[in-house]
Amino acid sequence: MAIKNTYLTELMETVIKRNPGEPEFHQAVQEVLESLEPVIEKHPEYIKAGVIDSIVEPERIIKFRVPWVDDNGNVHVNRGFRIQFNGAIGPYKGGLRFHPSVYEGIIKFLGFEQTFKNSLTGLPIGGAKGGSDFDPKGKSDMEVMRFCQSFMTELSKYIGADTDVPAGDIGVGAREIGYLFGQYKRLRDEFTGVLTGKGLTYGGSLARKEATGFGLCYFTKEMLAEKGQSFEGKTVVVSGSGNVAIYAVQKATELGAKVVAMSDSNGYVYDKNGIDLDTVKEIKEVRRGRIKEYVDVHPEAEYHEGCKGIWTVKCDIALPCATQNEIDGESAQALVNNGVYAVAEGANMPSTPEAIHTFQSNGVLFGPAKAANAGGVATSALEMSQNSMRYSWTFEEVDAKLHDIMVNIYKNVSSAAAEYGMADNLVAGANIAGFIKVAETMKAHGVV
Ligand code: NDP
Ligand code: 2IT
Repeated sequence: MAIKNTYLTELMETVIKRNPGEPEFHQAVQEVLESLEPVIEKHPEYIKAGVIDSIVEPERIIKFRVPWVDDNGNVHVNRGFRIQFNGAIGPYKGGLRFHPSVYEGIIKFLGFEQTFKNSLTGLPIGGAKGGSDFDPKGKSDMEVMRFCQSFMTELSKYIGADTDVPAGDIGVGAREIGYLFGQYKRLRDEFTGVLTGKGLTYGGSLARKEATGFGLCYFTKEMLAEKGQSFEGKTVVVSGSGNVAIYAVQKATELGAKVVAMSDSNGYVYDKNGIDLDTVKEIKEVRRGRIKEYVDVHPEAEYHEGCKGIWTVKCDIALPCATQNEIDGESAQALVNNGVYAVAEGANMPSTPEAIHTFQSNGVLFGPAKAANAGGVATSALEMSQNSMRYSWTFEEVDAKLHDIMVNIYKNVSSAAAEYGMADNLVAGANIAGFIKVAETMKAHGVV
């Protein structure tokens, strides 16, 4: 879909010119600007107030050197980033990604998306993202610790419980958050909720680990219910086998579905009897192993090299939970040919524009990342609330709040789509609903 409005077309050209060589960022902005066409026709005051010009420009980009020493005494130098994208509605909030593919454009697209996602949660959090091109794979715990300490030594200058609160993302889980928190506390001599996804013994929230995957299923459940459908008896494919994927599989299974495939960056497993999640947890959470080891425990399952093949597995519901652009037009067509009914995104921007078009033009229910995976950051905001109160809620209390938040997100996204004449287009609904709260706030704050 092309942008027709002249102002938006020119803005898109400016974004491409100002951010050369960052296709993921261009892709994320293009999608949002397309969705905003009917909004600015109704609200030209947003253009006048400079809101749309500002919303595509990060407030601050922090880029730094991260030197560290490996177990053999060799010095390595990585790059660290924190992009504080938009702080209109609350302290900057968003994860840290450690993956060799990280560069400024990846962090920028993620920070941009986070701004809208965080707005959709209904909680007071601005948008940010950070990370490094460091690859935790194959590193010892001590190497990861030294890297995290070096990373935090620089990052600590820019974050704080009321300023910017990072969390996990790809390659950053409980272990990394622990090392990062320990170094922050040591440098600043303060015990505050400066990070979320913390361990339960030092201020973490119950249900944060499960939140993104559970929230994805709560959102999908709502999207299905609108059409009189449910997870009950459905065949589901979940890509990835990290934090989001594991808890999406757990909740989809609890809701009556059979998950038959999971993957990692090397390949995917297909288990016609339904994935045994205890085995996956043991491989991934305990041993940090590879998904192919699943067939050592379950020889009746199949392992296939290459991660794209997972989209050729026949399913009713697909939940991409690995990484950006993992479903291209061809994979989307394969899913459609196999009769997929619903797709909801656990990862950030896992579907290319061609894939989204293929789903929507074939009547597949499509839940976009900003809305569908917002449960993780929403629960991070609940962790911040608990830290501020120096109190903690039970698992059931947090899970119930998460459930309500996901139901509300679905309702708000769906009604925004309908209000702007695009009923059932949840991509447009999410972009519009996420935008309006931030835009109204930016207008209220003046030119700042
Ligand atoms: P993890 O690091 O726990 O797991 C990532 C999973 O995705 C692994 O199975 C990994 O395989 C696979 N993967 C990563 N990169 C690639 C790649 N380039 N190609 C194929 N597979 C890949 O991360 P999370 O589960 O936390 O994150 C998954 C997605 O969900 C990301 O898009 C993230 O931004 C998004 N997300 C995460 C949230 C959270 O709270 N953690 C919240 C909202 C969204 P391998 O082990 O082989 O690398
Ligand atoms: O993409 C995301 O929303 C996350 N990685 C979670 C961010 C957070 O602050 O919990």
